[in-house]
Amino acid sequence: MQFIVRKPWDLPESLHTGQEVYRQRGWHRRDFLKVMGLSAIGCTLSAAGGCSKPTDEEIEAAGAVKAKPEIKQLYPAPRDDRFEYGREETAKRDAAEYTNFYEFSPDKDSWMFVSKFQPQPWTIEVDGLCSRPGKFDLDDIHTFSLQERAYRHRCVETWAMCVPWTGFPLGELLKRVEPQPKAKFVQLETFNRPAEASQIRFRPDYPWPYTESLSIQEATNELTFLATGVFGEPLPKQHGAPIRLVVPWKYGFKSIKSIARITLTDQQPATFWNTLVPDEYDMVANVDPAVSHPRWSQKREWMLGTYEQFDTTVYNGYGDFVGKLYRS
Ligand SMILES: Nc1nc2c(c(=O)[nH]1)N[C@H]1C(S)=C(S)[C@@H](COP(=O)(O)O)O[C@H]1N2
Ligand SMILES: [Mo]
Repeated sequence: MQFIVRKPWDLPESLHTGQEVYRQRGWHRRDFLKVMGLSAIGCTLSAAGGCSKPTDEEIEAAGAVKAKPEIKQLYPAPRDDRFEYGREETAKRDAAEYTNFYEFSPDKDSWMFVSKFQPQPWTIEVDGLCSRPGKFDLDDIHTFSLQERAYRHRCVETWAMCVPWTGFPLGELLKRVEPQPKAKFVQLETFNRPAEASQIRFRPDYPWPYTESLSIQEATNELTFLATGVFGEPLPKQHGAPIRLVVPWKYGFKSIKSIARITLTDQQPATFWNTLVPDEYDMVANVDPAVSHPRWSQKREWMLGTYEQFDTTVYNGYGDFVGKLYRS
């Protein structure tokens, strides 16, 4: 069963993510009525708005976070020129308009639903198997040297983008807390604020907060990046303000947004998507054209904004950096 309000700027059906899978769990009458109600409101609003495509300014204003001057002056950061997309850069508005952030929306349009989200002030708690656990305040990011990296991003739904992230390696943060030798995994956790994120209220059956995990070797690989900015500015809300993970050789769901806690453990931690749909979202989730997802062949991918198509490459093209992690 599928109820999608088709906006005129929507993708063709063939490219659309089937939303039914996200609704298949716990789908009942209350959800049905809610969707019907929202569709009615959506139709009225889009009729009133003349069905126009949102402007760059509307998208920018909706996601903007007002940065303090001492933070703003860190941008843009010097580019690490080891990294190149090998493709055209995605337009900023195309990346900001089409996002996955289930705390706010299951429909890629999270920029429209982030207004209540308060990513400032913000701290990340780092705990577990480390000698110097503690709280890390986002106002102190200047103590890391920020750099810009041009990375490819690949969602398991087959859309892809090329964007420049600003940030620093996750390994740099982990070094500061001094992981103990028995730490084998890193768990990352998003905020859990139902008052600010409506889907946390509407989907009590989902395993909030959103969580992800990496092995300690993956977490400390030089590619694994904590991004605080994109396109030379602090992150807008829908991209995961004020700090999110970027693991470019893995499917996008591993790149957890708006991180509130990082825990070092000796057991493989459960994750949001793997708990919800284990046969579709595995733990390792390395980009691999040879392994199909149950609903999407992974042989090809398409770019946000241009719909240009490419063959998928193993490890999303980052095999030189990470192939060694998976050779036995
Ligand atoms: N907290 C949180 N992080 C998340 C998600 C989410 O729903 N919640 N979606 C993931 C998915 S599926 C993808 S593809 C990327 C998308 O990043 P972008 O929306 O900034 O392009 O974020 C990932 N991080
Ligand atoms: Mo994704």
